[in-house]
Amino acid sequence: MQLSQEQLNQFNKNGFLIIKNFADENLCNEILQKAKEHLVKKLAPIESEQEYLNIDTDEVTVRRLRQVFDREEIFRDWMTNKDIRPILKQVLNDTPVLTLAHHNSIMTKMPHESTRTFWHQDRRYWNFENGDLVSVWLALDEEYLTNGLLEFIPGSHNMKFSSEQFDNVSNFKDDHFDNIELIKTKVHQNLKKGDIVLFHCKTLHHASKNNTDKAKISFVYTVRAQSNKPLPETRSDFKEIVLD
Ligand SMILES: O=C(O)CCC(=O)C(=O)O
Repeated sequence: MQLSQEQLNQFNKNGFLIIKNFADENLCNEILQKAKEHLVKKLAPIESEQEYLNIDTDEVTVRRLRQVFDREEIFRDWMTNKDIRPILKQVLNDTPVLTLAHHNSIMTKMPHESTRTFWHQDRRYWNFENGDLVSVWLALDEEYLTNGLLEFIPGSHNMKFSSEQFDNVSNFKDDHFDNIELIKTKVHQNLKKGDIVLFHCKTLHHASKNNTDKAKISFVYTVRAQSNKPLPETRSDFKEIVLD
């Protein structure tokens, strides 16, 4: 499958693109089933809400299953699936390389216990030569504002910001004078099982907590342009797979 010129223009202009009904329903159900098995057992490596909030407690609410590539064949198959490669090649204008250092995850929003994810650009903790990185988000079930749907600021991947617009953990401040107007331009579109979202590593996005009674579980991985190398001896300099 290839993107139309209009879809490619949309991605380049907005910094994200939703492709409806990309993944087969059965595949999503199988991934979801496996993800739930790992979530119930809280199998490491994980990121927890408590760790994210810096709370010292024995309680663990899983926020992210990390390093999912090594966990299950079905996860690997999704991350290396051949149908998406021509699309990734188009948006990166280069051969995609799967980077397993970041966003190699099943992302969850647990009912009521999950927290808001503040506005941010994903590249904040990543170390590459430039910003040619795109993430692939797969909705494994319905996603909407009340259960923590992602919202984006169109065009933010091409904007220049000052360091004052970010806090000390690189969240884009909600209350900075210049940010307030920009945040008003945020957009969202509800997702259904099998929809994917491609988003640039500099596109500002956030997500609210899950106020429903059902967990929201999604899959996210990242690819870089082959020409955009990880900086040596940083955490981005990790196992990779060329998707040619
Ligand atoms: O679902 C969320 O809370 C945010 C996820 C996110 O921002 C990301 O994976 O980059």
